Formats: sequence, C-alpha cells, structure tokens
Amino acid sequence: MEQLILDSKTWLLVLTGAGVSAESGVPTFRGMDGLWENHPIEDVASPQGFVKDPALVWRFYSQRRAAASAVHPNPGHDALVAWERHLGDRFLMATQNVDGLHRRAGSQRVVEMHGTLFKTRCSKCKRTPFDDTTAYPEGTVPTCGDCGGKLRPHIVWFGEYLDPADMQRIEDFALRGSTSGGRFVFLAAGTSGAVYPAAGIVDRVSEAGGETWLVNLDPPQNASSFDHHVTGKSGEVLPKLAK
Ligand code: BJW
Ligand code: ZN
Repeated sequence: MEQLILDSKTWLLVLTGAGVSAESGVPTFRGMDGLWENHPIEDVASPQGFVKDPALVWRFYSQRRAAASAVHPNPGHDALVAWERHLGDRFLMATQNVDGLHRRAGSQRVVEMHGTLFKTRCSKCKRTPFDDTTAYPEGTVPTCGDCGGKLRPHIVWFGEYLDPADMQRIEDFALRGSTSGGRFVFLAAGTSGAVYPAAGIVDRVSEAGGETWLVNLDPPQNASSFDHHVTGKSGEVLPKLAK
C-alpha cells in the first residue's frame, strides 16, 4: 500500500463520509439505495419533506439517533484521532457524518458540515440549537418551549445552506495549509463524492496546489480528481496508511 507521510511540514485536511462509519454498523446512504423504508432520502431530509410530514421526518431521525447511540467508533475513527494528536493544529477534519462517532472516538478539530443527530433547534425562532438525545415515540413532533413552533433536527438538509462559519473554518485551514511553505494534503474517506459542496473540496485543493488522497471501497463520482487512490475499507486502510 502507498504510504501517506505525516511529517512536521504536513498540513492535513480530512473529509469523511458515511463509509467511515459503515464498519461501526451505520448504514450508508447509497447503501440504502437512497431510500429509507421506501421513502426517497430527499423526502425525509429536506425542508419540503418536513413541512409535508414532520412526524415522518422525526421518526427517521429518532430511529437514527437510537441507532447511532448504540454503535461504537471503529479503527478508522481511531486512526484519525492518532493523526490529529501527531499533527495538532496542522490537522482539520470536515465530516459529513451526523452520527457523532468522530467526537466519541476523541477527535477534537472536527467540523460537522451537515450538522449532528444529537442537537435540535426550532424551525421558527432563533433559539440556539440544544443537545437532545431523545428518540421521540412514533407520531411525535416536539414543539419549542419559547414560541410553540415545531422543533427540527439540527441537520443540513438538501437545498439548505451549510453554516457559513463551518465553510469559513475549512477555507481558512486550506489557505493556511497551502501557503505554509510546507506540504498541504487533502484526504477523503468513505464518501461517494455526490453531494455538494463537500464533493467540490478536492478540486479547490488541487487548484491551490495541494496533494489529494482518496480512501474508498468503490470509486466515487469524483474519483478522477484525486492524485492517489487506495481502495478498501477505511477501518482497515486508515490504521496502516500513515507513517
Ligand atoms: C466505504 C465503506 C468502508 C462504504 N470504507 N468506504 C452542485 C452540483 C449539483 C448539485 C448541487 C450542487 N451544489 C448543491 C447542490 C444540491 C445538493 C446536492 O449536492 N445534490 C446532489 C445530490 C447532486 N446539495 C445541497 O443541497 C447542499 N446545500 C447547498 O448546497 O446549499 C446551497 C443551495 C441552496 C438552495 C438550492 C441549492 C443549493 C446540502 C447538502 C446536505 C446533505 N445532506 C445529507 C442528508 C442530511 C444528513 C443526514 O440526515 O444524515 O447528508 S445528504 C446525504 O449525503 C448525507 C451525507 O452526509 C451526504 C453524503 O453522503 P456520503 O457521506 O458520501 O455517503 P454515501 O452513502 O453517498 O457514500 C458512502 C461511500 O462510502 C461510498 O462511496 C462507498 O463505496 C463507501 N464505503 N463502506 C470506505 N467500510
Ligand atoms: Zn421557537
């Protein structure tokens, strides 16, 4: 296997997707054929879907909350913790995963680009998102104690903007890495490269002169954009990849 060298001049930006949690037992999106209980994922993960059937959306997220709470980080998550300990502030991870497994494994420099299953916010007022691990019983749509509006999962749904502060943090890191005089590396693992803006990061890094690595089970849609390819399961590849 090709080795990724992490030395004192390396800046590393990691992007993870559902494949990194697959070996923990969390189903991937494309693995579900983009369906949950026969509903297209866009119907349960979009603002339109929430307006149409909020109880269905809450059933989807309550189920996933419970499932994510019941599983554990795998050796792929652990390898990323070790890389962060080694690189310190020269490491940043952007994850599309909402399952919280990176933080539970011990990763600290993490941007949860698509939000988290374990926070809830009000769909109506500006109340700050709050920690919430409740798996609401079927049919429940929780309401806001402040304004009576419907509460919703703190997740970035299709057609919604990512938090600009999260995007800024990724861009700032990429700028510092690519102008550091050292070596700027981007590594994507376990993601199908189908959902933007995450899928576009690789091209931005290449344009900035960075080196790009891909660790995935199947070739993703944007595979040709990467300089280095390692095919395999992230839980098996990541622990052996760096030196
Ligand atoms: C393994 C493995 C193992 C398996 N080891 N690997 C530009 C072009 C075209 C469209 C757009 C565009 N810009 C924006 C859009 C629209 C849209 C979009 O991208 N659509 C595409 C479908 C084309 N994007 C958005 O709507 C985004 N918002 C936005 O851009 O706002 C601006 C805007 C406003 C108004 C109108 C239009 C634009 C928001 C996207 C939010 C995504 N949200 C979701 C669901 C919510 C989260 C949740 O409930 O969980 O996030 S979608 C879903 O896909 C989820 C995931 O985070 C995301 C990415 O999936 P991921 O992680 O890649 O998983 P999979 O399953 O796809 O792939 C797993 C991979 O792992 C596979 O390749 C396997 O081979 C591999 N694998 N086991 C290693 N053990
Ligand atoms: Zn409210």
